[in-house]
Amino acid sequence: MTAIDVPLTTSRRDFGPARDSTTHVSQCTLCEAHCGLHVTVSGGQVTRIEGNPDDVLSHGYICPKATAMGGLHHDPDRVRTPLRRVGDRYEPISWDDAFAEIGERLRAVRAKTGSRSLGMYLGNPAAHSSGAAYGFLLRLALRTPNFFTASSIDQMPHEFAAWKVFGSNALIPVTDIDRTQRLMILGANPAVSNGSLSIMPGAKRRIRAVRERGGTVVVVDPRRTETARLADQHVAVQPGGDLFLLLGMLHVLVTEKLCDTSAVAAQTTGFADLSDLVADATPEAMAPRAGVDPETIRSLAREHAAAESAAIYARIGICQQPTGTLVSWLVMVLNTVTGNLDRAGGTMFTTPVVDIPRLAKHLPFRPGRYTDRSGRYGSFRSELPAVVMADEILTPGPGRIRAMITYAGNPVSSIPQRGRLDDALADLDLYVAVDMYVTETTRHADYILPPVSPLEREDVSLLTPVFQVRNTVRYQHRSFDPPPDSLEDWEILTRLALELMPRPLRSLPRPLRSRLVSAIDPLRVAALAVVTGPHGRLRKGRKGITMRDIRASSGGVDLGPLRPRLREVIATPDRRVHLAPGDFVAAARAHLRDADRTASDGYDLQLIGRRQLKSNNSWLHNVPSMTGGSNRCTVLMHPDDAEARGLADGDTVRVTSVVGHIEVPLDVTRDIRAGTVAVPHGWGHRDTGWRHARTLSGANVNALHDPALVDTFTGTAAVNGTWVSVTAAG
Ligand SMILES: Nc1nc2c(c(=O)[nH]1)N[C@H]1C(S)=C(S)[C@@H](COP(=O)(O)OP(=O)(O)OC[C@H]3O[C@@H](n4cnc5c(=O)[nH]c(N)nc54)[C@H](O)[C@@H]3O)O[C@H]1N2
Ligand SMILES: Nc1nc2c(c(=O)[nH]1)N[C@H]1C(S)=C(S)[C@@H](COP(=O)(O)OP(=O)(O)OC[C@H]3O[C@@H](n4cnc5c(=O)[nH]c(N)nc54)[C@H](O)[C@@H]3O)O[C@H]1N2
Ligand code: SF4
Ligand SMILES: [Mo]
Repeated sequence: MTAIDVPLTTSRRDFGPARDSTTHVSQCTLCEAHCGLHVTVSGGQVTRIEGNPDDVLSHGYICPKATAMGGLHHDPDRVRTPLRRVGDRYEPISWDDAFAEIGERLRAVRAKTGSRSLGMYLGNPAAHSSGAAYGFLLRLALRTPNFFTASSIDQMPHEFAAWKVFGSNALIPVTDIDRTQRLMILGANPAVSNGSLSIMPGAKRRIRAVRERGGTVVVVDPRRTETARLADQHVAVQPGGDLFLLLGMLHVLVTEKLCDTSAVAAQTTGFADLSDLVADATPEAMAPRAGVDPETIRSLAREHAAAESAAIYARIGICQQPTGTLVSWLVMVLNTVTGNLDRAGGTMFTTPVVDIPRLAKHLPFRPGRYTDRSGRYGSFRSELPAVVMADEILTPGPGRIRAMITYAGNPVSSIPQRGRLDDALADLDLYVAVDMYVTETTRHADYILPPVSPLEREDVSLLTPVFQVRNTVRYQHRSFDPPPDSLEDWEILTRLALELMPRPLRSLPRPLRSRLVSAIDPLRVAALAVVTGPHGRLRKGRKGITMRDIRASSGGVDLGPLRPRLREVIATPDRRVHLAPGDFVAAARAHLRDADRTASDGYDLQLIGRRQLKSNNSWLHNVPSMTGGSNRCTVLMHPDDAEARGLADGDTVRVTSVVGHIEVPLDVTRDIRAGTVAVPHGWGHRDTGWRHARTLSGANVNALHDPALVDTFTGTAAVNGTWVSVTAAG
């Protein structure tokens, strides 16, 4: 399919009435860090974006991506009015007509083939505004099991492990980086990503501070990353070797009696089963499978136990593995048995303005309630893994998805799907995209419903504070007034949900409908949540806060460091930390028994991912200042591997796996472990409405990953460790 032309309905001068030469207190919503910003607008243009020095969490830090907030706002390719497909083109349509037409078609599909033929995918940026909650509202209105999110190529393993160990998927402990004396980072590169699920804007400064106060930092990663460069020690684990590394460390802790017995007795159950599991997992036995020598395994264990405080922080490198849930579990276990759960400098639960950790046990959450049609995948968090989405659309039979909504997601780029999702979306009876770009995914949409730009949004993030390394909350003021007749995500999603309601509700007269929608305005809902939450005026009297305080602050409100609260929040029925859930122990035993899948059929290198400082998953490459230089889609390879294949730096090479191949330039570097290669995701934009991005070289690395290869417990795509071969392109 050729690139689709989008009519540009506004020129650069039409971005709504600007508040000239004013500096607005805002936040960057590109990643979880949500760094505080000062956005200066002059003559209708963003003229400056700086870190807000008063910000209570980011303290003035911003990464090079922050200026893209301006680039996105002014991007002439950003879709600014609702669009309807007519043949191979899009034409503008009014909001009312769009909702009416979409509503009619959604209801027709539902009437003909049932709710199961409706599907929805919710992507990553949903979590960076209040929109996410309204995405879940729409999901409820759809009443379909076919709900997918980017979480199933991301953090589901942490959530599943947290559910088993602490009783709720929301209870993922946060790394207390600002007070720890020993930080071990496993499969994360916060110097680039600024932390995820332990949200730490300015991570580099925070990591350096650990060492400045006499602590140590260890990075376990097959690549010598930007974070590894800041550390005292880099352990170049083999991709997928973490399970064995951690089992070996636990063996040392148990056999050398280095566990904190009082913490184990006070907080946990299952220690005997755990000890039994690791009895034979000696460092010598684990070393070849971890790719780490026995002495290193031993010293990592001893030093973790000996430190005044210590935290293992693990993230996406270990999630996107067949062993994702198991490794996540063992990280929680190691932190707990060394006495580092729920203590300063270890891992702790936050106390955010909306006390999700405390409410977690009451949240509706029924794992395994239903499966995909093949029966392979059980639901978790009331959703199915995204790797199965293409099958649910393409495989004939009852319950096949015929109408799909995507919200803030680009699954064609972000999910391993063998190109089938691309075909599948084109095959639907109806596809509606809530998005501001014509992407690899949304180019198939019958309707594109664009929200305002992030700089036109007024918002308070209530989700990200659940995982921040300090309790804070901040306000995002508008830098631009939204153009007339524009809608925010939450309004679009609510209007779509209304279309699925019984007739009296959906055919309310306009004024009544507007009143109904504005009654659930996120700022109103948030104001109520803040005042009734643990820091709120209603709970704490005059010392408590209200939304007005947050709004009036120059850089958010600081609510103090993390504090011990395990007893308050633990959600297991016996209120203890479960160290040895039966199915985890059984699965770990099976891994200890069985041989690893090794190089075969000429696929002799393991492919891992990498994030880049100026990329943001798939959708920042249309901002010219974010591309060029080192921000290119290349494959990293060790010099020994390059030499063995007769390849040289800069060559265009073909990377081939069982399911596909791509061609990219070769980047030879000693920073990567021999036997491993790395390619970033989110590239290859040829058939999109991104007129700059589509001129760039690069390819979609997910073309190489097999959708059938997943984390056993959650179906999370296991993209780290794919076996590939690399040859000269020819
Ligand atoms: N600049 C930038 N920042 C981002 C993003 C972005 O795209 N760009 N994306 C945001 C999002 S959505 C997320 S989820 C976070 C993710 O944040 P991080 O988890 O910090 O993400 P990565 O930088 O991909 O780090 C994963 C690391 O795991 C390593 N790894 C791969 N396989 C293995 C393995 O088997 N074992 C071990 N121990 N390590 C392994 C990789 O080499 C890599 O360094 O970042 C967020 N921040
Ligand atoms: N191979 C491989 N694949 C990966 C990863 C990896 O490490 N390796 N990482 C995975 C991870 S951690 C993640 S989170 C996923 C991300 O996967 P996705 O969430 O599917 O994709 P994104 O690239 O984040 O695309 C976001 C889309 O949202 C749109 N958008 C941006 N802001 C807004 C907004 O405010 N409102 C609306 N309505 N739309 C908006 C953008 O235009 C874009 O189309 O990718 C995953 N895919
Ligand atoms: S780390 Fe960068 S992209 Fe993430 S919020 Fe901060 S400035 Fe934005
Ligand atoms: Mo992510």
